[in-house]
Amino acid sequence: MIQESTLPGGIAVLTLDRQKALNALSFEQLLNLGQAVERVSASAARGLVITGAGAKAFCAGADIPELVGRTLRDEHEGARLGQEVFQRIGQLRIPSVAVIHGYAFGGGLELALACTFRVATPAARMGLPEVKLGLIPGYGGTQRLPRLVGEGRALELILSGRTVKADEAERIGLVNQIAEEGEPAAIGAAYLAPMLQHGLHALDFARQAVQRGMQTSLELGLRIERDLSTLAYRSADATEGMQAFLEKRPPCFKDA
Ligand code: CO8
Repeated sequence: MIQESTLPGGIAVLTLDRQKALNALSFEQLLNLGQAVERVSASAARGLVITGAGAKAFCAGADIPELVGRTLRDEHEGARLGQEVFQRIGQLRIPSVAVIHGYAFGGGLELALACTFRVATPAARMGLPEVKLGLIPGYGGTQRLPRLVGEGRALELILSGRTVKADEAERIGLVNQIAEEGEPAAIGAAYLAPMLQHGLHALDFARQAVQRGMQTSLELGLRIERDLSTLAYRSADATEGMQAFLEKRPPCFKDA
């Protein structure tokens, strides 16, 4: 199941809760996650924290027993389901953060890669060990990891399948920050809080400009930036932000 809650400030929290399998993503759990993400998308939430229940794992990846004995067609559909749910998370207009405590392997790390940000606790261990099972990542890992840490590092991690500790993950840019051990939802909320002081339009346009630009040429990326910065300039929040600066007072953004 997926636990759903909301923290003060409109921060939605989705907690993978299948502790007997270290929160592994069965197909049912992927469907549940997809539905929970849609509810967050339709809500007034201003940020999203994704984490795992229990002290041991964020998520140990796809449910391995469930993969055994499936046909190629089943697995193709399985990969598509995981990719679609994670893509939906990546395209949310609100910022999202995965709080990785304990293990994040395979599909679990791919889920974290789909979030806007990743925060790890010192004990976190992560990796894409699919090659050890004769598989390769199928929920976006081969595409998102190189965009985050570069092709050379991504290939080394994917082809070795080795486990990365929190400090290395931070050093190579796989996680944004290492937080003190604590309650995962609170860690995520604290990470997002400074960003959520700003208007959602500016946050969304800036994220889109960076992420869409990363997928294209510099020339097209600059075009995307021009379009999105013009949209931001025309927003009510931009009028308020610039006026507040002139009046030497804090802005009062309304996500408009
Ligand atoms: N799926 C299902 N159950 C799992 C999984 C998993 N991925 N990982 C752990 N479990 C279960 C164990 O079977 C065990 O259950 P039980 O107590 O009933 O035997 C329980 O969780 C606890 O696990 P361990 O006893 O192994 O705990 P340890 O602390 O000794 O080890 C590890 C923890 C290191 C996380 C270890 O469990 C492990 O290596 N797990 C597998 C990690 C892995 O390989 N993940 C990648 C899976 S493949 C994947 O994600 C591909 C995605 C794309 C698929 C596309 C095709 C559709």
